[in-house]
Amino acid sequence: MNRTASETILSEGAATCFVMRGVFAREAFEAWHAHIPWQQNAITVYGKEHLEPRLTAWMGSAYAYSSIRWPKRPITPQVLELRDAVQGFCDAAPIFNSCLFNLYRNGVDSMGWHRDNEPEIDPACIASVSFGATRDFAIRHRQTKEKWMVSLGHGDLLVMENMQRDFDHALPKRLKVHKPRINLTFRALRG
Ligand SMILES: O=C(O)CCC(=O)C(=O)O
Repeated sequence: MNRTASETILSEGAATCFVMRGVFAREAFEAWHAHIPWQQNAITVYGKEHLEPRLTAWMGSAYAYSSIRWPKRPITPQVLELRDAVQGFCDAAPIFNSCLFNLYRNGVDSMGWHRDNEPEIDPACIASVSFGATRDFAIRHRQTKEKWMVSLGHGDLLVMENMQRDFDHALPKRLKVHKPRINLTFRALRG
């Protein structure tokens, strides 16, 4: 793969994170917004139920994280087409057979620190595409607490390789952002 146009965010041992700017900028935010069957899930934290501060959807194998259980759902041809293009930028990656969709309605919506380290996820590579408003994406080393911040704009591709053991990531609130953002996170689920 030609990474000349990629921006390395971090590279520590086998863990690498890079961004390719605007590679999917021709895609229309509105078309993706309309295509995805959004829902707002409730999650249980310390025994108390909260609505997630974003909308989500899922396509692919059955998947569970926190208190959320996604049943197996077919991947639409539109998502498969985007997946194939993403796969072309991730040469060593396993085949992405699943996609988690996140819709941040404005800068109040967010995602807290977490890892995508469920046993069924292949940690070698997770790749995500962003559409709509620009938002900061934060990465933090779990031991040293060193932090990286990268701004993700419309059409940007973010690739995380071997990051899920030692690094957490998050999408912090940004109260000055009033427009929505969609993120499609492609994953390879085993089994
Ligand atoms: O919206 C983003 O860029 C972050 C998404 C994310 O962290 C996830 O789906 O696990």
